[in-house]
Amino acid sequence: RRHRGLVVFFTGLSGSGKSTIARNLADMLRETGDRTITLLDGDVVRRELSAGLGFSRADRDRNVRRIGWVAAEVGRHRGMAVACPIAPYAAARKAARRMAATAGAGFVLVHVATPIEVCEQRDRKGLYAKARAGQLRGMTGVDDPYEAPTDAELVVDTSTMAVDEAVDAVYQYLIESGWV
Ligand code: GGZ
Repeated sequence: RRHRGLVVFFTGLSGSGKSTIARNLADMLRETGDRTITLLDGDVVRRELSAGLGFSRADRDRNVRRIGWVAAEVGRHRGMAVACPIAPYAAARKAARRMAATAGAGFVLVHVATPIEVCEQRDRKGLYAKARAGQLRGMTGVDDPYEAPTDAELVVDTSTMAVDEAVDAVYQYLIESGWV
């Protein structure tokens, strides 16, 4: 039978672990399934699809809508898209959900709800330190908003679970809800 397309959309703070989870989930889906997986990785998207955009609300909304649109197109053609922007604004996330629905694809929102303290402790790129020092303006969670979703299908947290457990939780959800 022909499957419906699916968009798995991760949202969470910088350093929450969403890219790692998304990448590992995409690998797992490729290994276990027979469907094509399109990973819309944050870094690649910002370099290619959203080159030139910054981090104002307008630019973040544009970025997230573009990701949502591409993901929905993948879903329209019955593929699976995995995306992992911060996506701090509820309205833009809802737009992504709506575009998937219009394309006839499923949409699973996964909130990677790792607390800011933990993200900040990791600070892989030193962005939080810069933001605290006043050298970077508009850092999500520091002096820029993150609207925590109230409509997530699933919540994971890499401060209380290992990355592999988080990946398994998402994969398990996809099995239970009949997507894989
Ligand atoms: C948040 C920022 C910022 C500001 C640069 N706020 O941890 P990273 O480095 O690799 O991931 C973050 C990435 C966020 O890009 P997104 O496209 O996911 O954001 S959005 O959905 O809001 O469009 C971070 C880096 O870019 N970064 N400046 N001010 N993150």
